[in-house]
Amino acid sequence: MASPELTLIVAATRSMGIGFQGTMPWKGLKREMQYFARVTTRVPTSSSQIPQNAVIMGRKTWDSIPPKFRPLKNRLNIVITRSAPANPPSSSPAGSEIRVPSVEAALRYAQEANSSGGRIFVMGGAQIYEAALRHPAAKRVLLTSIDAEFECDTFFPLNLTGEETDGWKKRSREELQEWTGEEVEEGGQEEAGVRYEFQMWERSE
Ligand code: FOL
Repeated sequence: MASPELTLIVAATRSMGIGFQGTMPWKGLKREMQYFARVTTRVPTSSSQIPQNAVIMGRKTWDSIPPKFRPLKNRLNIVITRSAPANPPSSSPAGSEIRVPSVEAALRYAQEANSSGGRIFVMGGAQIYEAALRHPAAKRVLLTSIDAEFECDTFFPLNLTGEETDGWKKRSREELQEWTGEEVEEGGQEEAGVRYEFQMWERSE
């Protein structure tokens, strides 16, 4: 089977802060959250026979999602937890998440479930982003760069600033629009008094 491509999706402050005390450091970025929901749900047209994309997350991130929104609808939810069985069921019960013990197992599961091309997203938190970034399949980061500081105790493990850093390159707004199917404003947008910009970064090696 061809190696699947992994896309990390994250919203982070200027200092790459992503969390505080088990929740997000900011409040009220509703349109940002809707962008997350649309982008992770939208299936590329060339593979519209694929029922859905997969979202991979750590157990703490799962716990941080309001119960009424979980599992995230119209997406295959894969939760990484050390307490998962070594041999996960070969299909998830309808309307529930699947639990696996590692990023490697999550990838294998997503790949089998989405064998004809559904997208695979990694949605955190820090420990899971870190493991995913060590994986060669991690090709892309969809970063929402929040132009503000909030108190954070959890950080994205890669500093994406400027145009190019650490083997990663920021793609153009047009390339982001093409890949996500979203139309995004040039120069970013503002919500609840906070400015942020949707960005796409890709490995440059
Ligand atoms: N990436 C980005 N860009 N923004 C985020 O807020 C974000 N959050 C996480 C991971 N990557 C992100 C992890 N945290 C929900 C809640 C928390 C969460 C991720 C998702 C959630 O409830 N999502 C619903 C939408 C709910 C709504 O419309 O308010 C979903 O269907 O995706």
